[in-house]
Amino acid sequence: MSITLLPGETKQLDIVLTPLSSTQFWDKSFESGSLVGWYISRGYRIGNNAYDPWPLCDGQYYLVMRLPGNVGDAEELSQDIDLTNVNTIRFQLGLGISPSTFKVLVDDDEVYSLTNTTHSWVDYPNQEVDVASYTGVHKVKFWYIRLTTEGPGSECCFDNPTCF
Ligand SMILES: [Ca+2]
Repeated sequence: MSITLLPGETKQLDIVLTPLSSTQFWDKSFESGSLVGWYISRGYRIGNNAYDPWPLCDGQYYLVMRLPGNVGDAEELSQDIDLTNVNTIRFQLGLGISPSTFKVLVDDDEVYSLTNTTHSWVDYPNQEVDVASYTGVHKVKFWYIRLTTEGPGSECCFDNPTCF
């Protein structure tokens, strides 16, 4: 927009700033190292593939969520996404080393759930969630839930949620 003022003339502008409605997750590969654009409910760390290699890492960094405590402890990672014309959300996931569940919700609808019942680390490449029935902006939530008090804390590695 361009406005030309004559000498001595003034104009008042009202500017409305509207957040971009994204059809992709902001900082989806966590390469900023700071969770720009994300909401997260608990502590986290950014894994560095150079020092703490994770085979499913996209780029150099990935998100690590850790739950040290009680059964049912949960962490939420979320972002508002315009799901119009999005059919699938694909992401990289690793779960361990105590039993835990990873869920994806669109608003309050559970659209994906995966549980590692073992006390071993398991990688789950290219996980896909069908979101074709949604249009408009929705809160997409990634939930990580601890299922035991046994053993060390439950930990989850997550990277590159991408809309197709
Ligand atoms: Ca990454």
